[in-house]
Amino acid sequence: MQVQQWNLKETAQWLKQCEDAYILIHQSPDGDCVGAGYALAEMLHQMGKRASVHCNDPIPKRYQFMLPQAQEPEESFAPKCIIAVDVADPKLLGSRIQAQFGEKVDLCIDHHISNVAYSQYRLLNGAASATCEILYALAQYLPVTITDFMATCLYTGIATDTGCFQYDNVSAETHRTVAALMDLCPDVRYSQINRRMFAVKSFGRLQLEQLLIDHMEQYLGGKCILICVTQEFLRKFQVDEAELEGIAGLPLQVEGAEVGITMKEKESGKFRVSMRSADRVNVSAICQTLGGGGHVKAAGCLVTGTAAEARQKLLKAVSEGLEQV
Ligand SMILES: [Mn+2]
Repeated sequence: MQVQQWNLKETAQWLKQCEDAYILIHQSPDGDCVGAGYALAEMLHQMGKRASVHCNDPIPKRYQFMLPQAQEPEESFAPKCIIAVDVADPKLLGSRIQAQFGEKVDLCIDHHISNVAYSQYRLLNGAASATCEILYALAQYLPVTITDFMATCLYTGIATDTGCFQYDNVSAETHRTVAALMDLCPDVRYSQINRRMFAVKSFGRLQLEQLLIDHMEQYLGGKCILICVTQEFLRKFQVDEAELEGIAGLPLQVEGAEVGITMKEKESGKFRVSMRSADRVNVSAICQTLGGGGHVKAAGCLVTGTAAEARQKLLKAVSEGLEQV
């Protein structure tokens, strides 16, 4: 599809005239898409418009504090325009939402450099740390006031997509954005957002982490650390998928580790793999050799076979990747 690239001003012009918006976010929702979705809905509400957020999956408990107090019932109005936020590819909408709206997206607001052109209009800024960072910039062109609710959403999106301001995607603009939010909305308890997003874990999740640390494997002279989350482990502590967020960062806590591998057992014979790089290794390239991909420092792939076979494939690819550095 021929996509029209828009800047903030052009996007704002369009939003001012749009009516009855459905805002789509990606499946397995994260802090950024939830924050961006509900902050944008609130902006449109302030402008006197109807807007509702739609997701293929339920919003996980940990992000439910970003849901507005009074929520519109999902199907209370038919959409006249469709906006996707933080969705790099219509496939990521999830099957139900993709089938309904995948080919009807008018505007896409995103920060993924890998964004495939699937919308009519696109506001894309690959330098932004989060879609929420773009939305704050966009708000400067809209007749809206940033409320505590919006600041909570936008801050959470930025904090979560930057790993609490740790990753390479953090720029001076990122800090200026959160500084502005703190100036505008000083009553929001930003430190509590960080505590809730990064420090607090369920009892089961911590017990799982303990087990994973007990079984942590060290390879390639300590440069590669591997953990394997089996179905048995998940059942043992009654931990669901949403609670696994951030687990892929665990192997890289080990000093000297260059590559962290997290294998998650799906049905038997299949492992979803998350690979993380501490600094110089390009894990996107490594995962591409196994049919996957992603970012330079955070990528993934699917590996089949027994756990032992999967390990072997992964370690071979990583050892070749380490030689490239
Ligand atoms: Mn994002």
